[in-house]
Amino acid sequence: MPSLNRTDIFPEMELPDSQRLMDDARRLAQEVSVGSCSFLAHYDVASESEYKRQCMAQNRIMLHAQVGYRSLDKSRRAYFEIYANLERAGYRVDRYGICLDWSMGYPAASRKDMPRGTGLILDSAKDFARLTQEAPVAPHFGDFVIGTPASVENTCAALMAGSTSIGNLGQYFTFRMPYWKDDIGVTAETVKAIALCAAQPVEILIHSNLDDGFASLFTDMACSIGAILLERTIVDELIGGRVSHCYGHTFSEAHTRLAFQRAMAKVTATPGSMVYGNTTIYGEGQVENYANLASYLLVDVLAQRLMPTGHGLNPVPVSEAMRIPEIDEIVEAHLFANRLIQRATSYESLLDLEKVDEIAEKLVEGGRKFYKNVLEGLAAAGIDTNSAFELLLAIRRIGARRLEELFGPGEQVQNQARGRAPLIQATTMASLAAQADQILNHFQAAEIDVLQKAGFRACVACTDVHEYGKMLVEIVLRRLGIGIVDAGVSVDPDVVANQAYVHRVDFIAISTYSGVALDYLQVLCDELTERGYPAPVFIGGKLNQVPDESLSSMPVDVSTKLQELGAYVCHRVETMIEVLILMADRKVD
Ligand code: B12
Repeated sequence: MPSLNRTDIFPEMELPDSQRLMDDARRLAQEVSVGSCSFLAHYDVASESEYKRQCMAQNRIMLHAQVGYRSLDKSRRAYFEIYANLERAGYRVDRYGICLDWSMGYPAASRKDMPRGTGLILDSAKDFARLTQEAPVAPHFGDFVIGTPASVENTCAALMAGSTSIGNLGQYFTFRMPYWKDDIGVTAETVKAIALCAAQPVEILIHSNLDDGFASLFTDMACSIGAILLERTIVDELIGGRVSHCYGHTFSEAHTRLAFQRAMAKVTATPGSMVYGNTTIYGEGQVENYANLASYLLVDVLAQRLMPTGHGLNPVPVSEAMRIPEIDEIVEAHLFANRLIQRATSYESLLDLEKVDEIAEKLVEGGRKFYKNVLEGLAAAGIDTNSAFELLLAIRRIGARRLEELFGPGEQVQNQARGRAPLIQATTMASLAAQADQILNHFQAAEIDVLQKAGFRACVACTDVHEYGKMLVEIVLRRLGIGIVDAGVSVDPDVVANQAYVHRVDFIAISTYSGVALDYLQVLCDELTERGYPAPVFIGGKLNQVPDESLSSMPVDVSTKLQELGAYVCHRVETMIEVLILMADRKVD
């Protein structure tokens, strides 16, 4: 296994000094402090973590809702109405995860012309505060604050709006803002923003959603416990802050979901931000999704009863896979959750925890090994592991795959993803392989044979952090003997066009989820035309966008417009294979 080398990771002669960045932030903290908001005043607490600790002591389960529509008015209405409807029913929503738009990650001065997703856009610090006055619910500014080029300005606005839980450190490691190439600047802003929070007189939780970071990409779940330890070293030990973790999207199996929560509790005493709903198991059937909701939420409820960790539980509305859930759908999911909590009284005693604790033990042991291996490996490569800046940037640049290959706790074996046997296998990766089997089973041996003989080469990319669609397409294409030029993740359309052109590929496969499908395809087509290389484009994922002139501010399907631009719209991978078989037939003829 080749080892790491500082000059490969940091070819730059000079990097910003961590200490200086933290000093700047401490000076800024003299001017920026936590403002008032309805939540802090109503519960008479200095911070959400104080409230969380009270809930833990009382064994009271906290609930989290995710809100954030493109328009501020609708988001304010959601902030108030969800709380009011639940209060009327005798229930409480404790915290809102405010879903900012990804364009909020750009500094305000350069935001105007940048691509937009489907989330909330706040034009000024005053707008942040207008939101948090609407109801006594803790404002958690979870995404596109810390970890982006706009880390410091967004953190200032969030603090002044009374937010004491701010993220998302997980995002820092994996998210790349389109057309933003300066990862050194992003890292410097990230260190400053964390240090600004650390310098506040009240405790600010630095939220990190593990699934937004590397957890959704590791094949071994133990590495995610290792990631918690690494982030704790960076935030708590090196910057003096307090990191707080979220998990859940991709934890689809009951034993490992419960075991992960118990393993986390063994490695950190800081209250968790939230347990995210298991969004990856949701499908199009809303009734079936109630079963999906119950299946993970019950585990989370019992986990909190057995060992309170302060996480807010997130009942994901059953429409999640189809669209951004409406206000009444969020309320319904919370009514369901509250009733489930009432019904699940004393279910804990039905559980046999021995197997779960065995898994938790392995997770902790493997996580500690991964943590130690990473720090030793980085130090051996010449990275200053006492510098928050260097640790952050090195880990981001190396990425999940390579870190797991080099430092994973599992035994080295050939023919296994990442070259290692996972101690506890992450469920999503296994399910992608099973999905690929199902897709290929649709086709006859003769059809597959035609494709295997066609000698096709494809350029594959995804437009944003959602990588599973791309991974699935790659598994299928590889098994069809199609060569792959990997243009990357969160990759700009000019880069895709260039890769396609340079490698003379036969077609391009794009997976997209963040509500940018139409604008992205338009630029890609222009770039291909400019190079005189009009390769066929297949596009799949969530094919929607918020129209510029939209009154509702909700995204609409753009499939027809994508077809008009000449792309093959694929709601299933099978659609692409059917077209490829025709292309292969023509090639053979
Ligand atoms: C998993 C997930 C995540 C994971 C991604 C992990 C990873 N590393 O990939 C994480 C947690 C990181 C994440 C983050 C976010 N997510 Co998300 N996520 C999802 C989720 C649950 C599943 C999407 C997925 O990967 N499916 C797996 C694939 C394999 O299956 P599939 O989607 O059914 O795809 C089929 C076809 O479409 C086809 N296909 C897909 N691509 C392609 C490409 C080609 C060429 C072909 C032929 C076929 C094809 O193959 C599949 C099988 O047939 C969806 C909701 C949902 N259930 O769809 C939301 C969803 C996509 N996310 C959403 C959002 C808003 C976000 C965030 C912005 C939230 C936030 N504020 O942080 C961030 C992204 C920020 C960014 N910069 O991009 C929204 C998008 C809204 C929209 N466009 O309307 C969704 C729809 C949820 C929702 N309802 O609000 N997310």
